[in-house]
Amino acid sequence: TRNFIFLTLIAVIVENSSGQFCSKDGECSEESSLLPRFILYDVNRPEGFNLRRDVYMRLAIFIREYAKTFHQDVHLVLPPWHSLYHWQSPEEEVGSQKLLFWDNFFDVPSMKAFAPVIKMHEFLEGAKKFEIDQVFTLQHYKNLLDSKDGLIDWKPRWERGSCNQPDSAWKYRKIKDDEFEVNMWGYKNITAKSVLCISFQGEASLLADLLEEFRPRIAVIDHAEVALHHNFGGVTYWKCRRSMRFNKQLIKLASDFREEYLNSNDGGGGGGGWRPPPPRKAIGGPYLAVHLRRKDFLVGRRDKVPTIEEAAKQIKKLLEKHTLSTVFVATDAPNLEFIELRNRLMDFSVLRYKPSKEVKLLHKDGGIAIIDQIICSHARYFIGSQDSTFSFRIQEEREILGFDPDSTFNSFCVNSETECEQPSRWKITY
Ligand code: GFB
Repeated sequence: TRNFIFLTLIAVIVENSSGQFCSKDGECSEESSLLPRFILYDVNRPEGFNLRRDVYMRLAIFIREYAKTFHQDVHLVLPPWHSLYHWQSPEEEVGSQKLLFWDNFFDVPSMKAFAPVIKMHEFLEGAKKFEIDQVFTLQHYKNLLDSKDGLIDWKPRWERGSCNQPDSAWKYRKIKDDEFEVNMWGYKNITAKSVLCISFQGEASLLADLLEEFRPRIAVIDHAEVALHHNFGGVTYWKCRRSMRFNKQLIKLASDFREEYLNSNDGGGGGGGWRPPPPRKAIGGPYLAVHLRRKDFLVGRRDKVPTIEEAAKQIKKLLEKHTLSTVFVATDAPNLEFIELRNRLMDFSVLRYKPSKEVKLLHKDGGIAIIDQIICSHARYFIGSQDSTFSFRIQEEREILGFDPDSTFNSFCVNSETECEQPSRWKITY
C-alpha cells in the first residue's frame, strides 16, 4: 500500500515539475537560490536502528546550524525505515516492515522543534519532482596514516575520489551521462543527475563546505555515518537527543506494562517535556532492568557477551545488592535462552515484555524494541551490554529522566568473577 501511495505521489510531483535547479559547478539562478533545499541521507545497510538514530542526530545538528549560518530554507528529509537487518519477525506476525515512517517510532513534531526536518511523504508532496540533483557518497580516506611519521592524519578534509563503497554498484546505475537510477530506501523511482564519491574525514559540520561548493537543491548524503558528531555530548547534542521523544502510543504501552507488572509509574521520576532540565532525583520503579544483547553479538563480540549462566549470576548479585525481587529482561535472545535465564533465577520474578498480536502488527519489531527500552529506562537500576548502541540509548534516556549515573552506566562482564570495562559516563548537559 505504501509503495502504491508513493508511486501516486511521484506521478503528481513529476506532473508539476519546473526543473529549476542549480548547476553542478555551483551556478545558481536567482530564482532557484530562493527555492527551499532538501537534504536526504542514507546509512550503511547492515547498521541497526540505534546507530541510525545517532546518525540522524549528527545530521539534525548540522542542518540546524547550516540553516542558521547560511540563511537557508533547508530541510532534512527523514528517510523511511526499510527492512532493517535485525527486524527478523515473520511477516505473518508483524506485517510488512518496509518503508516505515518516523512517526511510527518518534514524536516528529518534537523533533521539528529542534531542527528543520520533514518526513519523506511531506517532502514528496512539497518537491517539484523527485529527481535528485546530487548524490554524495561519503567514504573513508584510503590512507588514514600519515606516510611520514605513521600518525593518523585527522585534519578535517574532503575530496572527490574514485568510489570505494562496495554497495555503490547496486545503489546507482548509470543510464545516461546525467541520469542515474537510484536504489535507496526501498523506492523504485528515484533518479539522480549526478553521483559523486567523496572521501570525507571530519565532523558533520564539514558537510556545509560540500553543499556550498555544489549547491544542489535536492541532495543525498549517502553513507552519512562517515561524518562524525560535532561536539559529541555537548549542550546541543543533548538538546537534539531530548527532542527525540518516542511515539506516544509506545510510551503508553510501556507505562501500562510498568503499572501492571512492575509496580512502577512516573511518580518515581520521568515523564514531562523535553525542554526543562529535571533535577537528578528519579528513583525508578522497584525492579532491576537488564539489556542482554545476544544473536549477532554472540558471533561478532564473543569476548564481551556472557553466557546465560554468567549473566544470571550477575543479575542475582545485583538483585540482592539492591534488595529487589524483580528483574525486567530486554533481550533479542530466542525464547529458549530466556527460559534458561528464568530457570537460573527461580527465586526471583523474571519478566519480559510480550506484545499482543495486535501490538505486534501495529508497532512491529522496531516499536517492541522501543517499548523494551522505555521499560529499562524507568528501572531502579540498569545494566546493559558492552558496545551495544541499544544499551547506550537506554543510558541516555535515563540521563534525561534524571537518574543517578551509578544506576545507569553499567555493563555485563563476560565472567561474573572478574571486573570488566564499564561504559563511559556521557552525562547530560543543559
Ligand atoms: O539497535 P541496534 O543497532 O543495537 O541493533 P546494537 C540491534 C537490534 O536488535 C535492535 C534488536 O534495533 C532491535 O531490533 N534488539 C536488540 C532488541 N536487543 C533487543 C532487545 O532487548 N529487545 C528487542 N525487542 N529487540 C549494533 C548493530 O547492534 O551493534 C550495528 O546494529 C553495529 O550495526 C553495533 O554492529 C556494534 O548496538 O545492539
